[in-house]
Amino acid sequence: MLIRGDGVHASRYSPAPGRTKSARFTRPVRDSNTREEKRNMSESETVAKAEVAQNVGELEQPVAAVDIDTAETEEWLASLDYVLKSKGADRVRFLIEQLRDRAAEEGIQSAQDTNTPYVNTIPVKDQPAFPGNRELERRIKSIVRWNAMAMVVRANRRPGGVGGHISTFASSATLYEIAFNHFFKGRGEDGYSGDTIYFQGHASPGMYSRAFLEGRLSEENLDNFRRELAPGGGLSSYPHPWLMPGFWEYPTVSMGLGPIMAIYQARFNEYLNDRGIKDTKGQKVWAFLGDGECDEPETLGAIGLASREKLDNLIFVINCNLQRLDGPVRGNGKIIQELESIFRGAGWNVIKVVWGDEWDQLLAKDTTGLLVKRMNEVVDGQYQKYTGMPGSYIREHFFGKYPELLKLVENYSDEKLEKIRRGGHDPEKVYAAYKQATESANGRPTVVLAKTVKGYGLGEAGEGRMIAHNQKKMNEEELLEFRTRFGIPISDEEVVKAPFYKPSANSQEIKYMQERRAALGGPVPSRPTQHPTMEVPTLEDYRKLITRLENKSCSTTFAVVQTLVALCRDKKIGKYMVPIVPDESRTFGMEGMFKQFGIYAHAGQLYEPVDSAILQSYKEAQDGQILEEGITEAGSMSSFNAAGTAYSAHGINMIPFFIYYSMFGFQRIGDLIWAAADMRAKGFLVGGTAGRTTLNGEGLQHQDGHSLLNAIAFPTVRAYDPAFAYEVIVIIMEGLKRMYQDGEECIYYLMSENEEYEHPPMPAGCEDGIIKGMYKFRSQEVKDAKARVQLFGSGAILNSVLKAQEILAEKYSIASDAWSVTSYTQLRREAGDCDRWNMLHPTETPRKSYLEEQLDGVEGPFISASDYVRALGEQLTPWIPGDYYVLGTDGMGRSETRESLRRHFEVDAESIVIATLSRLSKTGLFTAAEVADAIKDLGFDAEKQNPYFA
Ligand SMILES: Cc1ncc(C[n+]2csc(CCOP(=O)(O)OP(=O)(O)O)c2C)c(N)n1
Ligand SMILES: [Mg+2]
Repeated sequence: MLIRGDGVHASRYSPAPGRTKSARFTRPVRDSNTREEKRNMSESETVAKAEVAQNVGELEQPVAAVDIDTAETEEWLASLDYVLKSKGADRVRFLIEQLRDRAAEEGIQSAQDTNTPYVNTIPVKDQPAFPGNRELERRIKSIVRWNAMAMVVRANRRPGGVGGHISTFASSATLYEIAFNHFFKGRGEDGYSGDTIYFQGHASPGMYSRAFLEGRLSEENLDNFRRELAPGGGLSSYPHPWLMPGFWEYPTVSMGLGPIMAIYQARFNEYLNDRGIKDTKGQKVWAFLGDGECDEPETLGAIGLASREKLDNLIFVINCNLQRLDGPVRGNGKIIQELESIFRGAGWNVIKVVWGDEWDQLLAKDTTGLLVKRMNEVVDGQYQKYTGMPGSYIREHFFGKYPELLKLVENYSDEKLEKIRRGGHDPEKVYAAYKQATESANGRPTVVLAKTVKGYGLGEAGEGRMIAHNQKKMNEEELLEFRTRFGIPISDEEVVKAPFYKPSANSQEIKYMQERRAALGGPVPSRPTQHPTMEVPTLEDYRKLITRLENKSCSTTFAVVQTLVALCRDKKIGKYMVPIVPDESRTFGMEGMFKQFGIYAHAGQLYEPVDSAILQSYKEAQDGQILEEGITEAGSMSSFNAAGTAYSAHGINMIPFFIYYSMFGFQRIGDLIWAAADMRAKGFLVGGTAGRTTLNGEGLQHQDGHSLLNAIAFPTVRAYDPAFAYEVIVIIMEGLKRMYQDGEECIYYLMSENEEYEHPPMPAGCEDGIIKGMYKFRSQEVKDAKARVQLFGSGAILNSVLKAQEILAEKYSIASDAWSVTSYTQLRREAGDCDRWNMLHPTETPRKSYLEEQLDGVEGPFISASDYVRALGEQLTPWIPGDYYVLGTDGMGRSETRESLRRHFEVDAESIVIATLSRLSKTGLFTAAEVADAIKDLGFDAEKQNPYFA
């Protein structure tokens, strides 16, 4: 890599006076060995060499080609300089591409290098004038820093120390303040025109601190940071819209979720625009994240989509403080260079903000290229070491490597050397980066890689230290130092109490902040708490569909898709439906929707699809409605979250309908569903090919028998396991009404299965039961019955129950009632809520839950069977008025037929019969011998292994 053309040299186009030709045009002399030499070295020599390199904290540079003809090199470079000067950068780019292509024709491959030198991307000459008041902004930032720090320190002084982070915001204060004063767009007059901002989660103290100065939070709020149950209300640890619905919009602190959600949010904004639903052109999506966070697969996993979809409305700001929690992000390498290469390779604009302006003068003075070489060769672990070391150390170890560099700083005092800043702490550099990022309209997303110091300003207390991340307390001396460094007008006596500081409402600082925010469209973050609702179709409107599916042999998935198609065509809400699918349309029989509704593609369709002649061809369109995400459940869920919060972000009730392999939902992307609950997303999740035994053949990694168990823990998720087409339709219509007409902030989760069987007509009056969780589906009467039992079934396993009813009647003279239990979890929630109320109101008339009402006076035994783990049915145990036994599919799945799987997991009709007889034997209605005979008669192997262990 040539150490020039980095744009920071003032004398870019002509050799600077005093610069020798060979110094300018020869690649820097390498002091590491060439590959050839290395090969000849003994192993111990190599190790020793590596150790030396490591000791001085240097990056091993790739071996450079030897310049065998410096005069020729000079000619080429002089030509390039000439073209640049006379015809500009585009022409230079063109010629370089020509050269590269010509070389490739001859089979000469140059090394793919997606890195630029370790200097700022924006040259000084292109840096715009700073439009703000530097001094005032610095004072505001200092006060924001102080209060953020005080908030955490005060919280941790109280007994029961509740934690909190100081160091992250300390490193990113400039990155935020510049955005707050000059870039973040507020919601504006209509309340929905602002930027979408994903704040780095544990930088939240900084956001609270600013909101306090803006008058949006009180001192009491700040004092109750992380004390949310305190009188007067507290502040949530991190961005949680669930807990602070009028403030936060997007949860981010689970690392990696912010960035992936931001990408799909940016894409969704384009979707709204392309479909003509809302003009989102003026709205940017920002994601602030940590450099350590980039190791999460979700952070970088979808960056290709952002460039493919030309999302120039998206800006990532990565706070490269070189540290994560335990230590350096890349001690032996350079995270900024690594990320540059990754993002550049993925087609993003990359803006590096590495050095503050003090370095500009040094770089301009350096005629040898050695300073950039030195910047390139030092590794992050070493840069971290320089932080907090005296200037004399920096002089000796950084500049001291080359005598020329020592000379460069001979007039700099140690103190001055200690104070030269990194780019992320230089407001003008950050401003220049954001300006370019927000104004770029080249169809590429932009990432700003800002180099900062973790714990900046905390001095001895943690600046750049490994422990910085966990720094929560500061002693008196450290507080005094912080106060003095940032010029906070608090007396020595007061400082020790770490009081909050707010200048008067008439002060220049407060006025400036408010003026800036007013000019930019109001405060951020902010979330409205009143939301638009809309009229949705009623169940009556969909009776016809119910009738159409009556007595038809099909799967519940078919019923789901039929309903989805009807809803997409619906006059009232069709336009707002957002079908989302991760490459499983054909699995679910949705391919007919492609042509009808189109697959969203910003570019439209640039090819003639191979199957264009058929009705169900693959049709991509700019106004396509379906989000066909490809194989990414995480991406699909991020789209769900964007669509599911469009009501609060954009003021439009979009209706996401995400259908996927149920095994790859709660288990695989549970954290994104948790985020959906936090951000109050609304919509339908449909777990297709559900049921451990109903999905036959696919085996252990596909057969979901536990997503309903996971769903129990998600308070906003209402989970259902419907057996029949009409149940599916009733649940979906209810979900629509509750979420979009009544405005409830929740998610409906439906299991949908692929087994085909006949769907009966809808029994009269069962709607309420379907929604609440159970209704009696069929009674099997027997003349002179020996006993009567209650059987619960769900989903496809209701069929096992119905068959068991027949066997029980025919072979054992037992009458029974079969209940379709559509939601164990909804039943349990309501029953639990009644119990709790009754416990706390002992003198009042007790409330009775729906479950208790249904089973009032009904005698057991009660037998339940589902295609999910037993714990699902066992949730009801406290409220069942008699003996209760639950069958389920605990254990690892396997490839088999449905019949064999159901016997294996003991949820087939015969297993239900055996369980029933066994429970009846406990009451003396059957003898043990009769049960043993039945086990034999029914062909059940009593010695077969327990499926739980199989
Ligand atoms: C998924 C996940 N894993 C672990 C954590 C715990 N955690 C909180 S902050 C942090 C370090 C973050 O480092 P970085 O991303 O570099 O941010 P910085 O604080 O340095 O800006 C970790 C591991 C988390 N919040 N989320
Ligand atoms: Mg970090």
